[in-house]
Amino acid sequence: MIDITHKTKELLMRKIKTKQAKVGVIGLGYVGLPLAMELAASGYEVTGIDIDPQKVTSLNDGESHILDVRSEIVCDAVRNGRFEATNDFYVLKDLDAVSVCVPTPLNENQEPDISFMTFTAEKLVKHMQNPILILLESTTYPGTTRELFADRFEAAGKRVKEDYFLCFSPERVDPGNAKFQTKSIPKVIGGLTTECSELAEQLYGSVLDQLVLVSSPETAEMSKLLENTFRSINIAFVNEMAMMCERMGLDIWETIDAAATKPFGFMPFYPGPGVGGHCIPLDPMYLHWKGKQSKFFNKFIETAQEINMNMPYRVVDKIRDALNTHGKSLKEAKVLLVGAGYKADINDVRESPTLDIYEILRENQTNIAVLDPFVAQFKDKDKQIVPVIQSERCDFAAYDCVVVLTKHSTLDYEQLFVESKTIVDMRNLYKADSQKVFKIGGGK
Ligand code: SAJ
Repeated sequence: MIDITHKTKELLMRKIKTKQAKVGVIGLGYVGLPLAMELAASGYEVTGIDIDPQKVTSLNDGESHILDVRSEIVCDAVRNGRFEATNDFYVLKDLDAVSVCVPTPLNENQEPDISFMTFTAEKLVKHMQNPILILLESTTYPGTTRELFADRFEAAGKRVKEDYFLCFSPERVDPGNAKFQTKSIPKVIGGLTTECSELAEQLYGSVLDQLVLVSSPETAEMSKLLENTFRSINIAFVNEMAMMCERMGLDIWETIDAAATKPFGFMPFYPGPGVGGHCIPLDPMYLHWKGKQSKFFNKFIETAQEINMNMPYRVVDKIRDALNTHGKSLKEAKVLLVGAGYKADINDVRESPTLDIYEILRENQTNIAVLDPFVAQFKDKDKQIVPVIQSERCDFAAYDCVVVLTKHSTLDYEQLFVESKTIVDMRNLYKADSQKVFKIGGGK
C-alpha cells in the first residue's frame, strides 16, 4: 500500500528544495518582515499576510515600517516579484509553507492573550488546501502548538503528514541589534513529527545560518521562555541589588564592573528604570501561567515581575529626592523624561518604563515633558496622544529635574549635564559625586 504520508512529504520536500514552494509569513512586524525578506532573498516567492491594511499598502509600495529592514530591500523584493503583501487570508489556499509571527501579549490580568494565535489558527483551518508546512514563531507557553493548532486541525478533519506539517520555531529577533540579525541567529525547531522537522529544516536551512533541532514543539516553546525568563530574573536581581547598595551606601555600578572582571561564571546585568519591550516583561508570565496549570508556582518569576514592575515607583522616589534639594515637590515641578523607547536607539515604546513613570508623575500633578530622538509621540493610559520632543537636545535648564531613562547614543549628554538643575540618572551616565546627580544604588 502506497504510504500517502511519505508521498506527501516527498512532494512538499521537492517543492521546498527547488524553491518552487509558495511561502507565506503571517504578521509583518519586527519578526515577520525580516523573515519574509530573508525568504525572498533566498529565492522563494513570498506572500506577506497582515491584518493592518496600511502596512500592506506601504509594503507593496516598497516602504518598510521596521527600523531593521531597509526600504530598498522591500522595494527590490516587490519589484522582482519575490514579495507581495495582502490582508486577505484566502491566499493561504495556494501556499505550501507559512510562518506565523503574530503578537502574543498579556491581558490586563497579566495572563496570556492568545487571541492573535487563535484568530490565525482559525484562518488556517478555513483556508489551507495544499499539504502545508506551518511554523509557529510567536513566543508562547509550552503546549500552544499542540493544543491551539494541531488539535484544532485534527478536529477539522485535517491529518498531520497528509494535510499539514507543524513545528514550533521561536523567534529570536533582537530589534536594533546590528551584530545579530535574523539570518545569523541560531534557530531552534521542534516538529510535531520527524517529518515536520525535516521539512522545516529544509526550508529554514536554505535561509538561516544555523538550525537547532529539538525533540518536540514543547521543548522549543520552553527553550524560548527559559531564555527570556533568565533575563527577567537577572534584571530583577540586579535591580534589587541596586536598592540594597543604596541602603548600604555602596555603588552598584562599581560593584558590577568589578564582578564583571571575573572571566567565567558571571554575566553582568545592569539596574534600570524597569523592564520594557515585547519580550522580557511578557514571556515569563506565559510560563508562570502555564506552570500553575501543572500546580507549579514559579516563585522566581513572581518575585522578578514584582521587583521589575516596582522600579518606576523607585524612580519617582528618586525624582522626589532630587526636587526636595531645591525645595520643590512633585506637584507643579517641571520634569523632563529623557527616553521614551524601552531600550537604546530604537523607537519602540511598548511596555516602556517611561510610560509608567509618566503616569505616576501625572497622578502627582507634575508638569511633564518627554524627549526622545526616535519617538514623536505615544499614548497615555487614557489613549490620549502625548507629544514627544523628538530631538537630541532641548533647553534642559528649563526643568527642575531631568530624568535619564534610555541611553540613546545620539543624545547630547554633555549639554544635559551642564544645563540641568538636577539629574536622575538611571543609566549610569554620570558619576555620583556631583551634587546634582541622583542615582539608585549610586553610592552617595
Ligand atoms: N534591561 C535592564 N538591565 C539589563 C538588561 C535589560 O534593565 O541588564 C532592561 C532594558 O532597559 C529593557 C528591558 O530590560 O527595558 C528588556 O531589555 P532586553 O535587552 O532584554 O531587550 P529586548 O526586550 O529587546 O529583548 C530582546 C530579547 N530577544 C528575543 O526575545 C528574541 C532577548 O532575548 C535578548 O537577549 C535581548 O533582546 C538582547 O540581548 O538585546
